[in-house]
Amino acid sequence: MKKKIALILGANGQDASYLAELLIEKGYNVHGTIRRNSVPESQTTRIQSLRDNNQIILHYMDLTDPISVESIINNLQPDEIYHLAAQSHVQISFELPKYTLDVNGGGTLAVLEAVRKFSPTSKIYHAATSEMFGNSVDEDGYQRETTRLAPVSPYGCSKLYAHSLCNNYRNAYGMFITSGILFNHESPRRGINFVTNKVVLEAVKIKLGLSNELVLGNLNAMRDWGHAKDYVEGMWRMLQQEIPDDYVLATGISKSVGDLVEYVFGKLKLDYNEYVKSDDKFQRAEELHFLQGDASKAKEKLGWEPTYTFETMLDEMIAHWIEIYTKK
Ligand code: NAP
Ligand code: F7E
Repeated sequence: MKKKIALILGANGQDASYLAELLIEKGYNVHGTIRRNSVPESQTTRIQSLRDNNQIILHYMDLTDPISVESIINNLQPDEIYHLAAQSHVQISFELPKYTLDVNGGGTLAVLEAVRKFSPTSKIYHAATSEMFGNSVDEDGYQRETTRLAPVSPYGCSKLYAHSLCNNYRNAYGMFITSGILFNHESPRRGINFVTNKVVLEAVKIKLGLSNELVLGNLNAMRDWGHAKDYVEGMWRMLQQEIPDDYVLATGISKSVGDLVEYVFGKLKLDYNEYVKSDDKFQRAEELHFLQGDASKAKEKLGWEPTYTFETMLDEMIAHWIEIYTKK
């Protein structure tokens, strides 16, 4: 039987690396895109073993260059497109608002148009986000597919623009476009400027005598943190449905940044009060205070369940950094 072709946009990102592994395991012919980078030697570390074993074929594509988006989609005619490419850092989006909108908003438009014109039967997964909720919360304390969308960052606004376009193209042209409204998900492969991996990495260095402080911003913000490996399984399940739709993926448990710090330092038998400092440079111009997702729809329709807890996910991240720093 002919292998299905999957195209992952943004193939060297955290989620893409786990998704590529999953799709390879499922027998897909996996293609991915990267953009031009002046440091190619470290650009694809998250997918290095897949490259070494010729399990993924990489192509250059930049979302700000619609020609590159069109050519990859037209040439490949993928069965499934996982659109994960984005400027994904919320705080940086305050510093690069136009670029963030161009990449996440305009770039998504380029993907939708390329599929509409050149590969209309491709199924598209769009990486939407809980940042689109901003500070709206339903009365029962959860956010779900029907919760009002009112983003509080240029990143959130760019994703809402892209999400609205996806709904518009789905309705107007009958295209298969599904948006996953994913809450925060982490792993040892998370960028180290996101709060989970920043805390774990710095705490491990403190434990090993390689650092003596951890400087953070808002310790009161609350997030619903899951593991990226669980969430890419959900992405794949969304594209196996007959009808495109939107789904929340979340654990349903909310913890503060302070809880995160307490758990990680506690696990390493350190008193965080001795090391954690605060600096306004890590505070956001506007903060999203509280996220807690209700993934009932995904559980019911996709049979999706997270397998990691907040604690088992952090334990894996701690073990990862200890191994890196103690390896001979
Ligand atoms: P990530 O690690 O930051 O990966 C983003 C990917 O997009 C990277 O491969 C990056 O390439 C690529 N990219 C950035 N700008 C690009 C451009 N102009 N053209 C083409 N590619 C570009 O993000 P992630 O955590 O895996 O998240 C995957 C997606 O899910 C993103 O769209 C993110 O916004 C969304 N999301 C993430 C979470 C989460 O908690 N992780 C939650 C909800 C939604 P470079 O390495 O070259 O920058
Ligand atoms: O911040 C607070 C910060 O940058 C989490 C992205 O994947 O999830 C992610 O966005 C919280 C915020 O993730 C520091 O103010 C305190 O309240 O790890 P983060 P994020 O902004 O929630 C959503 C769902 C996405 O879609 C995004 O792509 O932690 N915080 N001190 C800090 N955050 C950072 N980065 N660094 C600090 O020093």
